[in-house]
Amino acid sequence: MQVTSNYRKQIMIDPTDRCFVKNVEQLFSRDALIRTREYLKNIWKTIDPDALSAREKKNHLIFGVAPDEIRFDHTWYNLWKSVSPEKIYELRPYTRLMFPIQIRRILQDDMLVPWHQDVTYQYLRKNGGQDHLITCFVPVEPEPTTVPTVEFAVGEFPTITYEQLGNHGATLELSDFPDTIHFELNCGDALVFGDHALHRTYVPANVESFARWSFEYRLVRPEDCLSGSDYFDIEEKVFIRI
Ligand SMILES: O=C(O)CCC(=O)C(=O)O
Repeated sequence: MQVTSNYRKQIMIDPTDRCFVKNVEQLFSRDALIRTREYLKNIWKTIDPDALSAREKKNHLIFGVAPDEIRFDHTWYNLWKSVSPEKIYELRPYTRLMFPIQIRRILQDDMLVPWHQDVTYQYLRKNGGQDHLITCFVPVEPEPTTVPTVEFAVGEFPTITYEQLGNHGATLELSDFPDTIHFELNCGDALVFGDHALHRTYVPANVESFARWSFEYRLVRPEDCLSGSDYFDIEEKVFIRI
């Protein structure tokens, strides 16, 4: 693709649409994702829960979340270095990945994530977090249809009142949505969605296993980057600090 100044100004996702969801097919190549999965599997074996801080231990044992040392590894961002300009273009104007990534390994049903909107999790952060972002959810699995996936409520939603549910953070009081959707993903596909999109972990009837690794990348627009925070620019392929 020819990069022109006009191209640089183009926007492919309407920033006023906070509830969109789309399957970006083959965002990553199967080979690259499987290689990264092998690396993740090996590094996961080295986790010693007793060596983790109380926060990391809770997040790891209850939610299957990777400890900081793993999340801060730059390897997860290397995957973006071989994403084609056409795919990067599909994500415009969201061109900066927040650092660090969220990595999850769901193992059993009490680890499933209840209905929520991603923007409300940001409100729980000490510095107030990002108030506008999108999520790029990537199953790190060779056969994503055989493991839990993510389900979305269809519709337009403002931010909805949330509460602490069990150990989970910004969970919705509502849970009965008449129209929901989920996607049949292939290895390398990613679900990209707005921060008001209502979603949860979904276990299709035919899953073979609960065990699922996944990456959650969050992307923001350059103008929304927070000072003092780190990002990876997916067009320039470099880490930056604002
Ligand atoms: O891991 C899951 O099933 C849920 C993922 C999720 O909530 C997210 O990507 O924001």
